[in-house]
Formats: sequence, structure tokens, C-alpha cells
Amino acid sequence: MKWLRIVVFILALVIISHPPVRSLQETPKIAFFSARDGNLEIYTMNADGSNQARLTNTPSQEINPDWSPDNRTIAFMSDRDGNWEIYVMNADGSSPGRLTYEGAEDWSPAFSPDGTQIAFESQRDGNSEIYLMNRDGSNQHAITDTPTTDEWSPAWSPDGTQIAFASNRDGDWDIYIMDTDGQNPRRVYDNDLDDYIPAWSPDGQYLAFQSTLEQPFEEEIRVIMVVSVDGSEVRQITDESTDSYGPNWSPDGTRLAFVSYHLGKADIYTMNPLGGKVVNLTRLEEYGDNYAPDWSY
Ligand SMILES: [Ca+2]
Ligand SMILES: [Ca+2]
Ligand SMILES: [Ca+2]
Ligand SMILES: [Ca+2]
Repeated sequence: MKWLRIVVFILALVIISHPPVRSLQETPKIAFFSARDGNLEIYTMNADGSNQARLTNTPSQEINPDWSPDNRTIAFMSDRDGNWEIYVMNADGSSPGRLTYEGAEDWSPAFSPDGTQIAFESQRDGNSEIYLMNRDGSNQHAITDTPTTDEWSPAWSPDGTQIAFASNRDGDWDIYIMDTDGQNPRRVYDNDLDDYIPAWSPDGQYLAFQSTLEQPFEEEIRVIMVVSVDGSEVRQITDESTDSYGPNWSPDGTRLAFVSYHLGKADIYTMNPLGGKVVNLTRLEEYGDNYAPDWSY
């Protein structure tokens, strides 16, 4: 199988200090969304699964939270106003504010490392492109222009100079990196199946992402992979026993959070990307299905 040819490498766990604009929390939190209370809402919890708290409470759907670098704001998506739009709220769920006003779908907000901009994807120009806007919603503009293919799930490099994303521009979904003005797009990882949802390691050296593997006599399986940004080194993080989705790094780079189905429901797990103990943070039945972990700074 293709993955057997993948070069396994030793992921250097160099802990890089964050730029001064970030206030590293003493106890980092994980934001996520869950269906546990009847429909989709945004929640936060401590990185050990304790102190799970609901931030939204609406009859509509709230998904895909993203922390601002100062940990004071969470961007998210909701269909509360009729279709998917980007919103922000305080980290305790107070003072929600709407940033997009388009009839098309607006998805996947991602704060820039300096907190001044939000990248997102939108279909407002006919199909999916990556857009940028200021933190207050002003100056919304596309940085990709691919009329026949889709661009999804932008992720800023920690130094703010590049954006990783997923695109099907070369036939199937692969992971790409471009400059923040959309120039110099280049493919980082090429698998013939679907690759989505890149997440930059805090030291800027690696991307974690969701990949797909063919299984003999079985359906395809989703796994978490890590690739060096030059594409030269690739490591498979999760095994093929069940589907895993949507990785996100801890602020010190020593753990990955992701979604997996080992208990038959969607739970948020963490593990060291080099292996070792896997921890389920949402295993209780009353916690229902849980998705899209985003670690605070
Ligand atoms: Ca809701
Ligand atoms: Ca919209
Ligand atoms: Ca496009
Ligand atoms: Ca692919």
C-alpha cells in the first residue's frame, strides 16, 4: 500500500516560544462543537477534558471555533441568520458579533497570528475560494482565484507569512501552502485520495492534516498525518482501526487533538505525535458527539 512507502521520521519536538502578542495560557483550553444538548453548539474544556462549558445556546447550528491569539475571542460559523456566516464572540460566549453578510456559504474562520485578520473560505464568487478580512469584518477579499476548483480550510503559519489550505485543483484533495497574498501556491502533500484540514505546528516546521488510506477489501479510512512543510518527511499518526479527523496542535507542540470514533461516537482525543498514550476527553455518553477541536494559545 502507498502509505507503506512513506518515510517515517523523528518529529523534532522543539518547543518554540510564541511571539509577544500572544498570551500563553497557564492552562490552555480546547474549543470544539458538540451535539450533546440537542443541536450543535460551541463548547470549551481544559486540555485534560475537565470543566466542559457551553458557550452558545441557540436553535441553529454553531460549529468550527477558532481562538484569537490573545485567547479573548473565538471566531465560529453559524447558520442562525439563514445561511452559514462567520461570527466572533468573547471567550465566555458573551457579545456575539456577525462579520459576513453574503447569501453564499462562509466557512472555516482562522485568526492570523497577530490577531488583526481572519482567513476563511466562501462560495460568494461561484465556488470556494480563500478570503481574508480584518478582525472587524472590513476589507473582505479573495486571495485565490480558481473558478473550477475548490479551496478549503485556511491555516496561518505561526509567523503569519503563509497560509496552508486544501484544494482539489490537481484532481483530488491535496494540501497546499501559499503566501498570504495568494502568490506562490505549492503542493506539500500528494496522495491520490482526499487530504483536508491542515494545521501548522507551533514551531512552523510541520503540518498535521486529515488524509485517506485505501484498505484492502474495506472502505477507505481517514487518518491523521504529519508532513514537514517542504514535503520531504511524512508520518502517519493514527492507525487504521477507525476514522480520525481534523487535527490541531497544542500550543507547546507536544500533543495533537483530533476526532476519532473508537467508542462508536465522535470524541476528541489527544496524543503525542510521536506516539504514546491516547486520551479521550469526551468519552462520557452524556457528552454525545464532539468535533473540530481548536487549542487556545
Ligand atoms: Ca445551536
Ligand atoms: Ca453567508
Ligand atoms: Ca475556487
Ligand atoms: Ca490527495
